[in-house]
Amino acid sequence: MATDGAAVEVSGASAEQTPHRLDKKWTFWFDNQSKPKQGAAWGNNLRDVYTFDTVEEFWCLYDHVFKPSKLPGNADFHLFKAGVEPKWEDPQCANGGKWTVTSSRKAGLETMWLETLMALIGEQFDDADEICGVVASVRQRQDKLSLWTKNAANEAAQMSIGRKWKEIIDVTDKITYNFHDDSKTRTSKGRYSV
Ligand code: MGP
Repeated sequence: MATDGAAVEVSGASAEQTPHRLDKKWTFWFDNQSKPKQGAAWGNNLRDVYTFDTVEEFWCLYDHVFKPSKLPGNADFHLFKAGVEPKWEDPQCANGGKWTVTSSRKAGLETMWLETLMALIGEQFDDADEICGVVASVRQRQDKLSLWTKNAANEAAQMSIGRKWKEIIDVTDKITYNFHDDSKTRTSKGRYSV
């Protein structure tokens, strides 16, 4: 009996200490564009901050750092798959685009950001392979979240991701998908909407 009890205690303790591994590694990034240096190229202040692959690390990072309410104006947080840089120039992003949702309330951005982070690390998207990551941008005009995907031309995949994302963040208003190639030429036309 005593031996059984001890065994239960030991296995209970080890379960508590074993980190909960995620399906893949993710990296949090930070970009502060609030004090741009004259003539500095875009991305000059973009930094990869931490790569993690456990639930415990995620919550620690989220709780202590990666809340949009902690961002100054004109700054961004990113969560991207490890190895993918949040830039149009990254080979995984080069042919991609992004779904964007705007928020006029700080609390709205915070909730949608957390719901999106949990959906990404929890692999809730059917087309998870198509996703590069998500960006939270705090701007004077309007805050926004952008979900970056790989193959902009694959309309079916983008529509499926867009629909699922709206469900996850509980948005009913129309959202729009832009190709990075259009953003480069500052053509703001959305190619898809859902
Ligand atoms: P943006 O992503 O269109 O919107 O970038 P943002 O950052 O919210 O801008 P704002 O005007 O709403 O504040 C705006 C500009 O940043 C682009 O026109 C580019 O000049 C530059 N830029 C943004 N991104 C994501 C990239 C990138 O990945 N690579 C390069 N080279 N420039 C970028």
